[in-house]
Amino acid sequence: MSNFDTIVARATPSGKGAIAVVRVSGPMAFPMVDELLKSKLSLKKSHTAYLRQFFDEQGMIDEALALLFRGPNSYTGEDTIEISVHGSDYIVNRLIAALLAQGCRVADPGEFTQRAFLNGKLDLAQAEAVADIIAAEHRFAHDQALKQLRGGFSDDIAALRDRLLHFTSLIELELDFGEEDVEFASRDELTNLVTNIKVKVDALKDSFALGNALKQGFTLVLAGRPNAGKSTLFNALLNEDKAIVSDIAGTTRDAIEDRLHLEGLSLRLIDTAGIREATDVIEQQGIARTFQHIEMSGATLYVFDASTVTLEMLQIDLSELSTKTDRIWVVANKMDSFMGDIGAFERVVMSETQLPMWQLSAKDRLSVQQFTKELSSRFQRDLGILDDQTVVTNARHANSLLHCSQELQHILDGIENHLTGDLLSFHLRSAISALSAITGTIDNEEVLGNIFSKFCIGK
Ligand SMILES: Nc1nc2c(ncn2[C@@H]2O[C@H](COP(=O)(O)OP(=O)(O)O)[C@@H](O)[C@H]2O)c(=O)[nH]1
Ligand SMILES: [Mg+2]
Repeated sequence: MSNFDTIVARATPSGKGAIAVVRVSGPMAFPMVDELLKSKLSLKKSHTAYLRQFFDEQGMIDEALALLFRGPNSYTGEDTIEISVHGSDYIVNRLIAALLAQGCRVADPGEFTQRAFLNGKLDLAQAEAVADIIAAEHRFAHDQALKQLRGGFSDDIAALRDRLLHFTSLIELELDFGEEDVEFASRDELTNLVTNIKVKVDALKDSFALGNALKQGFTLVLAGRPNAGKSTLFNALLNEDKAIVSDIAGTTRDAIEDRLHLEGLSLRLIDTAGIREATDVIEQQGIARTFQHIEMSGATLYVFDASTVTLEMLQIDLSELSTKTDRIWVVANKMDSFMGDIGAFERVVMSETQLPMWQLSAKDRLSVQQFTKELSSRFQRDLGILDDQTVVTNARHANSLLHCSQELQHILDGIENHLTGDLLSFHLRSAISALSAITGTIDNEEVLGNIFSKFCIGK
């Protein structure tokens, strides 16, 4: 049991509701709540709900349901009671005041989860996932947070760390033998291992660019020449008439945006002014802003009017765009009025973007529906969102992974330059502690523990 004080906080948002939950946790949680009741709850069976009347000096506060969790089998690891009262701010405030009068303290933000971490109920990455899962607004963010909360990410990290620990133990064993010049840890094996682990660490580290973008909301920008049908497609994707559609070129002068919900993902979809030689100052500004959006986008959806654009125009646009962004997805629009050879366009798009282009008619609902599905699967494929893949969504983790990767590189360079065992071990330990920082595990004792558990040298 911890020797913390006892904390109280409202666990549900403020305002009127069917119920509101007040959470009390700490060594004095049971006796303090008992003081507000006419009976002793603290003697009762754990993990059970009790309907009770709660009193303060002025009289009855509410009749409410108290959920009892005896530590260590609780979220925080401490004795905890969750009291579900009628959802009124007045009742909640009066109940909390009564508990404060008993000597409780108002919990700091995240303090229940912090205690769960300090009491070993969650590791750091899991504790961080608690905030993420609450914040998640679409399936991707939710899936990643859930995986992290359930320890999947921590397990991945632990597996990498354990393999490094094993080698550190061997190298440090060599150091113990000092002048005897033994080599327990094969340098070839170490090179293989570290190379292998570095690939995994780098993949995780690199996934942050995507993880962060998706967590913050991935931006998909519609770009192309005036009259290509961008605004028509924008409206069709969102299923509403938000952008003005007109056959007067240059109608959309400022960018407009809305949320687009694809299967499992929520994106910012931005409709922009067309890219071309501007005819007036306002349009010029619109075009400049279009390029800013493209530069900051997760992906740019380049739309062209297949019935009027020439192969040369397409090529010019794509090569200009590719100086602004890495991810260009091309849509050939107005296929309903296209007559020529679409294969020639496909070849240009393939050679410029290395991706197939879509053909559609933004005016046709079925065509757009089909496109939405394909867009969704291109996201999954191109961005590497595979169901079982871990994507790092937390900047602190990405930073630790970067640090770890650098240390691993030092080891690889070190082996090549015949670095001494103690220096290799230094970098190994740094790499391990970078990984450990993610889950909040202390590594030094582990290195020792690992040595003692695996080798009985009797020294
Ligand atoms: N035939 C045909 N016309 C379209 C299609 N999509 C858009 N248009 C027309 O093309 C014109 C320009 O469309 P708009 O969405 O304003 O283009 P933007 O300038 O790229 O935003 C409008 O008259 C639209 O009705 C399509 O798939 N087929
Ligand atoms: Mg427009």
